[in-house]
Amino acid sequence: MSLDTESFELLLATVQRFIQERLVPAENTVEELDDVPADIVQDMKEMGLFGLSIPEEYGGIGLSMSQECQVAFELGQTALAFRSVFGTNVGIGSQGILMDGTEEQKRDYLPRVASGELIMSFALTEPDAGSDAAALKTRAERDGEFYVLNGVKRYITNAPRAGAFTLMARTDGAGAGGISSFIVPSDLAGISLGKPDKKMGQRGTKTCDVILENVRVPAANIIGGVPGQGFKTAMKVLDRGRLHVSALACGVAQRVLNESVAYARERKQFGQRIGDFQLVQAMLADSQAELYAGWTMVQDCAKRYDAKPAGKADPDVSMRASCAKMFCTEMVGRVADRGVQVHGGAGYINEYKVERFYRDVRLLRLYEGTTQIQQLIIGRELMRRD
Ligand code: COS
Repeated sequence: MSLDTESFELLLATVQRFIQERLVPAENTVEELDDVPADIVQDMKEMGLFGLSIPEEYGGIGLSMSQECQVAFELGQTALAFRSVFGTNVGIGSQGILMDGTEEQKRDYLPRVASGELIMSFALTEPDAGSDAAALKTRAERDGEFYVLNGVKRYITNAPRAGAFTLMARTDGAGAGGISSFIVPSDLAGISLGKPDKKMGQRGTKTCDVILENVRVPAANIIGGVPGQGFKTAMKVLDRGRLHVSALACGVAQRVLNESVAYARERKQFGQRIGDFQLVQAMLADSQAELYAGWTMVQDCAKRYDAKPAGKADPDVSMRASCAKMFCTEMVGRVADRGVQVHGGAGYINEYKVERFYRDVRLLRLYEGTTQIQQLIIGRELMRRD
């Protein structure tokens, strides 16, 4: 699946213009409101951003992974809250249905997900199951044509906006094989939300707990209709999400580097531009080289992702997606840190924006698998090979 080159170039140019003309000027508003203004969300819907990754037959734009990564790179160049509004529809919220759902589930949900009418969010993490996702405790007990769900999901991105969750719950005994993925409409009786999480950064993104108390979900809402496949679905969704996050990290690195170069050209000390000092140039050079390395990894891995059969797991591609996630999210942490350093005292002041990116990117090393989980996936795969 991919969009033809000409249409894609047009889309990319439209997204770039939208970012520069609409999103960058609204960054301070998002920070102050701790939300994305409704008129911007409406524009995102009209541009088709909620359906970037959904095939055209289900009402989306049908980008390949390589193309999606290019769009994610652009979206990284502004406050991450903007992408977060539709990020779960493009990625972790919808992909389980697309990869493993029945045809009926795809037809029922994906067109509304693609248009933005329905916000989907991904509910895997729990108070006692973060990195160890297979330890999740939310129970789904069969009762006739329904499952009754009880448990708590934690730090769920877009939960306050969601019309439905892709939610992992335990239908069987311990371990990964006892987990099923459900499509859970958010208006079912027994679902409530915790108070909004107060976070270090990424103001304007919405996360909170999702509490399930005797929630009756039709058995037909198990993704793919087969219990016990939910952990694998979640892992495949995360592989893909990790690549998207890597591209996003490169985009932020580009923005911070642009801000840093602009400041180094304009700011004068000791009678000359600070960018003419080699010690400042060294910081810019390190950031540029690392960004180039990260973006090259993303492009290579996305090409490999597109080359494998759609929806099928490939341990080599999963391992490379983890390499990209680990490298790019750590890389943007260093680039943001140098960005603050190049700005000197101004780097600590909100007006200059780099301090905001410094806080915002910290999350990228944590969500969709910490750096240590990526190391574990890479190390295990290397040890598994003959
Ligand atoms: N694609 C498809 N299937 C996969 C897979 C992948 N990428 N990774 C694992 N699986 C399968 C395995 O093949 C195994 O299947 P079998 O039982 O048929 O052999 C099953 O899933 C269990 O895998 P494994 O034994 O590797 O599971 P572990 O409990 O050891 O956990 C890690 C593996 C640590 C990799 C996993 O728990 C993880 O990714 N944790 C981080 C979770 C995360 O990213 N959370 C972020 C929250 S969402 S923002």
